[in-house]
Amino acid sequence: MILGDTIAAVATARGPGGIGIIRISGPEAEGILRRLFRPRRDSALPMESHRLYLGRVVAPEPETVLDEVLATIMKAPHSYTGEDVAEIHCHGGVLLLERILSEVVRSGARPAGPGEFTRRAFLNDRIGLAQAEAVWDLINGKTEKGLDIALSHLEGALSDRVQYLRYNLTEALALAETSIDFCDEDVSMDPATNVPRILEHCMESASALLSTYREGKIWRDGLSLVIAGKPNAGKSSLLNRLLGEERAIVSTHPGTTRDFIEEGITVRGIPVRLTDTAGIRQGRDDVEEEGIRRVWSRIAACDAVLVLLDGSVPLSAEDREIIAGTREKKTLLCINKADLPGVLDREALGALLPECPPLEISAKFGTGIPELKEAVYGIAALEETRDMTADRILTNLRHKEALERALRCLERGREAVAQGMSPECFALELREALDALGEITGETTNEEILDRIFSRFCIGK
Ligand SMILES: Nc1nc2c(ncn2[C@@H]2O[C@H](COP(=O)(O)OP(=O)(O)OP(=O)(O)O)[C@@H](O)[C@H]2O)c(=O)[nH]1
Ligand SMILES: [Mg+2]
Repeated sequence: MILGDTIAAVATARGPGGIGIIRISGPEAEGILRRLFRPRRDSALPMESHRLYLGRVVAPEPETVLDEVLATIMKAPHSYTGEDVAEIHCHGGVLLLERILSEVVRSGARPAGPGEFTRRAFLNDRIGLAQAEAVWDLINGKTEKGLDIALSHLEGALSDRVQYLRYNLTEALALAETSIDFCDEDVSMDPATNVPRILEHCMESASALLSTYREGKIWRDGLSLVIAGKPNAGKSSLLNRLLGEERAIVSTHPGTTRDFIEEGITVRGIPVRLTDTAGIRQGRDDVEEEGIRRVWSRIAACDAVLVLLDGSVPLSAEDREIIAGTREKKTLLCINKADLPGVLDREALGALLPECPPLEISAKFGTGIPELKEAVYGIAALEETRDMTADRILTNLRHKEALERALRCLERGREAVAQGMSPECFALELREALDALGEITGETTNEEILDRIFSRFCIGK
């Protein structure tokens, strides 16, 4: 599929750099380059595909040399977008690039929108949707492992796994539909056929893939960790200690922090987004109450919570409320102020949370901080022992949700088979599962989803 118009954009980052690249894609790409580019040697004309030529960019009327550049043409379909693509590699000045780009536009190209080149690559069947999304992951990678995963997804590892599931389910659907055809003759679906076995196998595969999501997401985006606790527990002191700078205000007054303070650190290669929050208690005024309400919603959205207790005072109702409220989350329990006499009842705490032994720290003096960092790394649960090879990891929420939807359909399909329901019911569920899986690879995706995916890209990619 060739889209009508020709698009152009600066493909390299904004800002001064050694080189900057202008990329042009579409039917007019070659013509535009011919109008603006003068190769140093006339013998270079006509330009061959996939060769780099030295020359100048010359703006017409009045003829003005804009830069000395390298230029190339990549003829369709052997290009990133699958269309004719031209690239001008010029010097990487912001103004210079803008100047050359505006000449390209004046010569007939349209400025590209975010992710439009990759969208064209997808629409022209150069890459699947999961691969297009891997391009974004590769550009925005935050961890080394995250980059490995993105690369393997770009090479099609995830799409292959999803296609494998689709292939098997299509097989099961064909078997089911055969029995539908025979329904008039009163042949119901034979449970002894391969269908339940295929279904079971697909469900296991899908569940295994889903189980990698939590870790995959952390490799892709890093870990978000909220520091929560009652007022004066030392949350802001801990944030400062972990950051190594006096970022948040610390004071003896309970209720000092009212809003979130967010900062990033790296723990053994994992980016951790720390959020210091307002102390949780019965709010004294509207502002404090709103702050506390927001803490709870932040807790609901984060990957893990660091529950901070003050070891120098007894366990309070607020502590119990926070512990109860974070039970569903991955939690790190820390007792702060280890430099002061321990008043907090450790036994009562142990009875409350037997599965979560607390770490004793002093935010003020730095005691226990290396151990805390280790625990943060541990909570990311990056289980190096598990089979978490890059091509078997799910990192993208959209993929996870589609896979969950597919799995739910398969569960209902299994139920239908078990209860001897009509093969039509089963086939219906299977078709829905196939559609959900197709959304991952792009077979059954609509414009709205494509808009959402590609609008996150930068212009020029
Ligand atoms: N002795 C001792 N004092 C600490 C320690 N950590 C924090 N403090 C003190 O406890 C008080 C409260 O500290 P903050 O860090 O402001 O506590 P917070 O949890 O952010 O409090 P709010 O913002 O009010 O919710 C300050 O006086 C700190 O100096 C510690 O490890 N040891
Ligand atoms: Mg504070």
